[in-house]
Formats: sequence, C-alpha cells, structure tokens
Amino acid sequence: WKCILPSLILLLSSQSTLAQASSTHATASQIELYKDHCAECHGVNRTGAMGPALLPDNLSRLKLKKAIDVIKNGRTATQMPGFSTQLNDQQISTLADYVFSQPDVQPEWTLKDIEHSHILYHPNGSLPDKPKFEADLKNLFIVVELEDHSATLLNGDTFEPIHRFKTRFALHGGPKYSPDGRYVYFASRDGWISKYDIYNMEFVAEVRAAINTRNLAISKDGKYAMVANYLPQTLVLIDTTDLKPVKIFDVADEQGVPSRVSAVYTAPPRNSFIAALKDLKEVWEIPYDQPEITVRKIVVDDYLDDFFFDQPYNHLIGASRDSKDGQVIDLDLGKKIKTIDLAGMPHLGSGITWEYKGRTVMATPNLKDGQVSVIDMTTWEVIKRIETKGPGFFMRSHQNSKYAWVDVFFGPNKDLMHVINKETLEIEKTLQPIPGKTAAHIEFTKDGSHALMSIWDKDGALIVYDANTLKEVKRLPMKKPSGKYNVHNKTTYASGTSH
Ligand code: DHE
Repeated sequence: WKCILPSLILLLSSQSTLAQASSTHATASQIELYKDHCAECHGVNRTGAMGPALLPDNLSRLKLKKAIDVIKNGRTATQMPGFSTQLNDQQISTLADYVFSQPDVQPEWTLKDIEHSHILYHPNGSLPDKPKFEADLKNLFIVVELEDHSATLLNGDTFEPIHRFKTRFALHGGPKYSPDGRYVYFASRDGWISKYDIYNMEFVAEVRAAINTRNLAISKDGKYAMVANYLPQTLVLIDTTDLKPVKIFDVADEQGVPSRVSAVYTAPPRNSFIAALKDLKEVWEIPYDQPEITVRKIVVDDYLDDFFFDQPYNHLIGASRDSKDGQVIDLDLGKKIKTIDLAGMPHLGSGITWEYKGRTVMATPNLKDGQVSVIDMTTWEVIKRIETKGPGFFMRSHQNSKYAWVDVFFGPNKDLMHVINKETLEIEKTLQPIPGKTAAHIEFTKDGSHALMSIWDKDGALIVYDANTLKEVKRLPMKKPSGKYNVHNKTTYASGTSH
C-alpha cells in the first residue's frame, strides 16, 4: 500500500491542479494531434511530464521554425523522437502553432499548492537510527531504474540488492544524499521531491515543489534542498527535516523577464547554491549561511544551459546548447575570464577532473560529436580531443583508478563503452557488453576497485567490472537502470563523479 500511495496521490493531485490549464481556443485537430503524439511525454495539458512543458512562456528561446524542425527530426541528446514519418508537414505545423498558443488559464503552483501537497509519512526522529541491514553504509549505491519508476538499494561490497522500491514517475538528475548518507532525496520531472530513509528503507516525507522540475541540490550542511524548475519559473528552497517549503524565488531579471531554471548545483566550499538559467544571461548564486537568504546575480555574455565547476568552486565552466564556446566565470569576481573553444555540444554537467602531468585537467563528453575534450584548468586550453565512436552522455572516473569511462550514448555505436587511460589520454579499451543495447553511465565503488555500468534497456542489467582488469565480475538484471550513486563518492564530492 505504501508503494501505491505516492502514485495515487500524484495522480489525484496532477488531475485536479492541471485540469485548469487546457486551452479552449485550440482547434479540435490540434487537440487530437497533441493527444495522440505528444501528451504521453509532455502532459495532457502541456505542463510537462517525462518531457518539458510545452507552453509559450516556457519556450521563449524556441522559434516557430525550430519547433517545426524539432517535431520533424527530434532533438539531439533528449528522449524527443522525430515525427517526420508519422505526420505530414501540415500536421507538424498545426502542432507547432498549438504549443505556442496560450492556455486559457496559466498553470500555477503557489506556496499554498506546495504546502497542500506535503506528505509526512514518518516525523523526523520517529524511526530507529540503527540500519535494518548489515553493510558498509558508505559503500551503498542507489540505482535508479527508469522502466518501472523504481530504485534499488545495492550493497557495494557484495553487489547484492538490499531493497527495491517504487519511486515517483520519471526521476531526473542525480538523487542527492544527506551529508551522513542516511537519507537520499529524489526529484521527479513532475516536481515531486521525496526523502527516503536508507537505514529504515522507507520514504519519510514528500512534497510537490513545482509542476515541471529539473533537479535538486542539497546544501553542504544538509539543512536545505533547492529545487530548480521549468514551470513555474522558480527555485524552491525546502527544509530537509520534513520537506516543508521555506522560500520561493521567482526567477526573473530586473525588468521582470522570467526564466526557466536549467539546473541547480551545490557549491560546498561557498555554502551556496548556484543555478543555471535557461532564458536569461545570468547565473544565480544563493548563499544559505546568512540570516536572510537572498540571490546574487552574475550577468554573463551568453545563456549557460550546462555547468561544471572546478573542485574548489572558484570557477564555473558553462556553455549554451547553441554555442560552440565554453565560458569560464570567476565566481568571486563575478565575470567571465576566458572563452574555451569547445566544438559540437559539450556536456559539461558530465565533466570530471583528474591530475595529469602535475596539473588539473577536466574532461567532458560531447552530445553532438564523437569526442571527449580534455581541458587544462590553469590555462583553460583544450589540450586534447579524444576521438570516440559517437556522441557520449556520461563520463566517470575515481581517484584510485587510472581509467576514465565514457559511453557512446547516441547513434549506431550506443552499445560501446570507451575506457580512457588518464595518463596517456588514449582509449585503452572499448567494451561491447551486450551488442545492440545501450551501455551507459558508470559509477565506481567507494575504493575505486569496481565500476558499475548500466545496460539501458527494458530488459537491462547492471554490470560490475573489475576497474583494473576491466573484466566483468557480476551481472544483475535490472529494468532500464539509468544513474547509480555511491554514498561515499557523492558525500565527499569526489572528483571523478557528479556532485
Ligand atoms: Fe539529464 C543529470 C540535463 C536528458 C538522465 N541532466 C542531468 C543534469 C542536468 C541534466 C543539468 C545534472 C543535474 C543533477 O544531476 O542534479 N538531461 C539534461 C538535459 O538538458 C537533457 C539533455 C534534456 C532533458 O530532457 O532534460 C537531459 N537526462 C536526459 C535524458 O534523456 C536521460 C538520459 C534520461 C532521463 O532520465 O530523462 C537523462 N540526467 C540523467 C541522469 C542524470 C542527469 C541519469 C544524473 C547523472 C549523474 O550521474 O549525476
């Protein structure tokens, strides 16, 4: 019953709140076409679900011509397929017009809605502090399985699942741990934030922060969660004790022009959250170690959809999805100090760093081109472009491993995984675990001795490799496992993984 409950509440609250957003001016054919081809991923009322919201206020950077192209040909590096074989030009342009039409009632999600959605399953302190299982608590993994919206708690020493449980619909971004690793916080694309007690293997609280959410970040002290949203265009600060909302930041510039938030990150040495804005040329920093939590706005030259930070969090490396250049922002000076020549569409969010010949380098896969760029973090020059068998999504390493792993997520070679030697910057080995099935997303064990890979398929698997010999040691069947997250690596903000 506990597993069904969150889905039921989601269904009921989604229906009651979102029903108001339907458009009465839309033509019957628009509504029909949308229902048949778009609603499953973008929500019945265009408010977003697996895919983003399709409402004019959420599409300010999209031109009609580009919208037609996306419907026809799909969008690189997303789950958006092309419809050119199913729909004719007239139908495609009818749909494009529809997504730019205003709904009769703007969907809203106010503080009241957030408070109303709040569910407390177990008040703070009411569950035992002793874990219900034996394991190294720092070497646990949470593996998100997208196919049936579940997650598995995995023992990182034995690679045995400890518990499998239902999550909210369509999680996105990495779940984040509390500093002690006892709790994990999930964000779903439709705005639900869930707090899960790993020791007791129970959800303890949930709240719906928005209608369409990107991700969440946890403060260094573990007291706050910050949630980044597309709809409404807000950042929502939440008290992690019980997931009650603390403050809503309406995201807009001085003139009131609003922006979706691409993502929010924690900057532990700065005691702040840093947010990437989709529709404004600004970066927002929100320090939380002050009596009043306010925003510091840094104006930048271009949109920064995607971010990476150096380990001390002095610099932010950002890129717009439409630009070939990366920008290096000095966070203390609050200005750009360098442009990096990055071809294609770098996926900076998946970047990692390591020490190479006495200097720190960062490496990032590319969503459009088959290459990994390696950048010297002192000079900000690209020192190497490593050719790969196709565009990649995720990259990983561990400080105890001499290898960095990068997938080939897109295209005909999606079943390959490259293993790069961090000392030579050459591909040492290319693995093909299951021909035809996408191999993606690596995470290492606490000590770096093993690398865990996802076979991104309905009948997929989690494959454990010896990180030195690169030999397979175990295969666990899983349902479209996507990301996996090691407690130690995440809570220590290890350099080889996402933070
Ligand atoms: Fe993600 C993380 C953005 C599509 C799976 N993705 C992130 C993060 C960002 C991001 C900014 C870092 C936030 C964090 O972890 O807190 N993702 C985007 C996009 O803009 C993009 C291209 C388009 C979109 O639809 O949002 C996109 N992402 C996808 C997918 O299609 C993936 C493959 C499947 C899915 O879940 O929808 C996907 N993204 C992931 C995963 C992470 C992620 C598994 C966490 C990686 C990690 O190891 O931390």
